[in-house]
Amino acid sequence: MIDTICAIATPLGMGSIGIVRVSGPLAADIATTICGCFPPRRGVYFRPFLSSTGETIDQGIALYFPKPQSFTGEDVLELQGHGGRVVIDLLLTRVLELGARLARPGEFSERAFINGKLDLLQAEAIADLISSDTAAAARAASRSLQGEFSRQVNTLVESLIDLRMCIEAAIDFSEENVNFFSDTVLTTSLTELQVRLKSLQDTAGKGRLLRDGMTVVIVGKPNVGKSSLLNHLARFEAAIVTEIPGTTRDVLREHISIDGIPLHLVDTAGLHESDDQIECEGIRRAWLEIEASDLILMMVDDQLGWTIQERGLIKKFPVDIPVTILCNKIDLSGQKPLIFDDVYGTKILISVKTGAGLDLLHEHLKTRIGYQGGWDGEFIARRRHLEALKRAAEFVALGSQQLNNFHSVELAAEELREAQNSLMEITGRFTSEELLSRIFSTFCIGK
Ligand SMILES: Nc1nc2c(ncn2[C@@H]2O[C@H](COP(=O)(O)OP(=O)(O)OP(=O)(O)O)[C@@H](O)[C@H]2O)c(=O)[nH]1
Ligand SMILES: [Mg+2]
Repeated sequence: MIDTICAIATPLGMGSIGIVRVSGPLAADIATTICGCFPPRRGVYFRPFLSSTGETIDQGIALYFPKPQSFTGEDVLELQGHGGRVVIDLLLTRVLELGARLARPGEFSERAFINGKLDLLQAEAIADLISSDTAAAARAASRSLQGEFSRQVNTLVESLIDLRMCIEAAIDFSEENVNFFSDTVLTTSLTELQVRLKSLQDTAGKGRLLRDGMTVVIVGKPNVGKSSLLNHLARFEAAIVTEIPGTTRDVLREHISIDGIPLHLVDTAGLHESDDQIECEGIRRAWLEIEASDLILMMVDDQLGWTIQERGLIKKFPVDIPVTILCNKIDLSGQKPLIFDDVYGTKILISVKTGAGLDLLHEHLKTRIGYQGGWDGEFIARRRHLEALKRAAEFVALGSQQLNNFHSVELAAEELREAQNSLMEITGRFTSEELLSRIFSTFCIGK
């Protein structure tokens, strides 16, 4: 039996309006008791809200939405009274007395999801819209809420289903020597699917940056100017800078924003061989930061050039994280500011001390974030979505290999089934209970 949940849906504190939200089978009875008579369906009803002794707790508007045309898909009641801490609490207590229980965080959205009112992407978009820090993130969350991201995921799922049907028909009729679909047709369709999946991964990647920002780690040998760069970007003396190598031993973090995109800067201890216990720990932590970053700024001293040690370091970086090489101290090496691509990544010649080339770095960071004339057309995304898209892409690639290299239609079909499940995890069409409760528990109460 489904129970009835309730919560204060407005922020706690003083405000002109405070809302108690109720969802479940008791909503109509609660409305009738508190308002003194049955409220009109989907209508606005101005009434006194009554206590158990018939006293008026407050007066306000009751809105009653019978199922299934409500946010949660259940009977929903909203009592809109005044937004004082005590008065709204009295109203909530009255609703609890009448048999409802307090909702867990995100439980209204969870019920909306279970009753098919929203998919998981849209439910997450509500939480993201509420917590958006920038106008760009709010716009993107709103587009996700309207179903833009879900539509694109669902279109890919449909294509995968079509492909699987073709492949499974080929398996069923293989003994009768009926060749319905040539390998070439299947391969072409798979390639086309991979291109679309990649494009969705790119867009979702940008959406994730809008939500979470980009983590940029500054690394390099001691004394090359890493902390000086952090201070310059953060616009204050966040880190200690000295001419002594090994000044920074801890991980330092500063949060800035570039054109509305949050950037999480991380300054680290200089990477080199050391016997100092504290420095070794700093270096170990620096490597953890490297692995968790979205972009590595590898700084070198331009007077010393690009040495064997640095070439060794860069080889140890995770292959899928982009690296930008900053050749610093050009005021001493006599070089001019410059940006160019070389085999190791983009190189930028700068001087943190004089400011030369820092405009190039700024523009480069914007490009790396994916900022090209604004963010319109994007939707918000989470790491969870990116991981699922990546898994789907890997399964499609495996399926394609099975087909092309081993002509194994059965195994290709199996990989595509896994790819489809990964995609359906994003919208919640294929999701475990445990994942659902993990997602909804991060929402706030009343949502
Ligand atoms: N001439 C010149 N000196 C610089 C420049 N950038 C930094 N320095 C100096 O280089 C020295 C080291 O700078 P830091 O920012 O502490 O270097 P770091 O890479 O953080 O060093 P560790 O924390 O020891 O790894 C300081 O004396 C800075 O003033 C630059 O562009 N030109
Ligand atoms: Mg430092």
